Amino acid sequence: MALLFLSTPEREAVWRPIFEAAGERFIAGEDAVTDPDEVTHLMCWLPPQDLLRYPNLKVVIGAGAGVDHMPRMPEGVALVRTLAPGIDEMVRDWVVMATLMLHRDMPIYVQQARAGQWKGHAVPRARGTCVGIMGAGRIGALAARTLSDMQFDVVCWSRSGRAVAGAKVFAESGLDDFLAQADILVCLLPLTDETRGILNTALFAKLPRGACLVHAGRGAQLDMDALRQALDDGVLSSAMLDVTDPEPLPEDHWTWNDHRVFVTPHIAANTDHEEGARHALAVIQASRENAELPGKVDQDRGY
Ligand code: NDP
Ligand code: OXD
Repeated sequence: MALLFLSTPEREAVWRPIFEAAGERFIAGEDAVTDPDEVTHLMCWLPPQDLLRYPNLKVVIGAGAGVDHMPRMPEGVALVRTLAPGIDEMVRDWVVMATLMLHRDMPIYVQQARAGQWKGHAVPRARGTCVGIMGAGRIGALAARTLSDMQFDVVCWSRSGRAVAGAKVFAESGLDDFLAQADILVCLLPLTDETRGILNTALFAKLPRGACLVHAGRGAQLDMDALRQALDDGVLSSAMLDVTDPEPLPEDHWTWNDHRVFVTPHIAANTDHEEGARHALAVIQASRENAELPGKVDQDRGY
């Protein structure tokens, strides 16, 4: 068994010693492959075109938590996404920051500060404000717990409606009831055929008037024109986006100069290299034991 590693030298500097200490074969770069037959695992952001070059390839490990950019794998090759507590915690932190910034009227205070204006407004409380989280998986459930501990009312929406500590959960068919409660809507959905473009005019219209949007899923889930219209119409009051379509946003994009919108450049999380390496080792170990692969993606479902 060998892992073919296709990533940066910085990541390699962390992964290689961990693999060597674990006694696992580690090959960095396709040029270093002398025997394609020994490659059983591949770690990459995007795989090379010709995966059939590796006849014994069993698993492709995607470098991120999301795998929406990945092609469908050849028959017999599993796709795994990286599971790392650091990713979940960092995105949770970003979501909490964004939620608080919008809840505590930072778009107004930043604008006032630029104008040298000292002016207070009513202070809203977390208690009685409902945060609605779309996507209640690893990250959504973690964010729900933290926001609930901060006394926000938390509701979650997911396909299965699986229970989430600290939150009331709505399954797929409960979307409208979920939206009707969400003063602050947080999107943490994976990008799939079903979720592409889901943040649109029709959806915004089902939120309480003047709701806020926090988006850290994937850019293609949000219709930017619909966002602008919803802000102009007062349907939404503000938004904070970590993901956009395209990325990077062009320099002249309207969001850069709109005080109602904060954009960060897809920095909610990055993968801690050591955690990524430990996850890859766990995947290799699970393959060896024919056990369930941690982070295995259902390629029909798309996440
Ligand atoms: P998980 O797979 O753990 O959770 C996904 C959640 O979305 C589940 O609750 C799932 O429901 C729900 N879901 C998926 N499709 C639908 C649908 N069509 N309708 C309703 N619910 C749906 O993923 P993570 O929490 O680990 O990550 C979520 C996403 O966050 C990633 O895919 C990525 O796009 C994004 N991300 C962004 C980062 C950033 O830096 N901005 C960093 C890391 C991730 P169920 O379980 O019931 O099927
Ligand atoms: C990821 C991301 O998917 O950074 O890991 O968005």
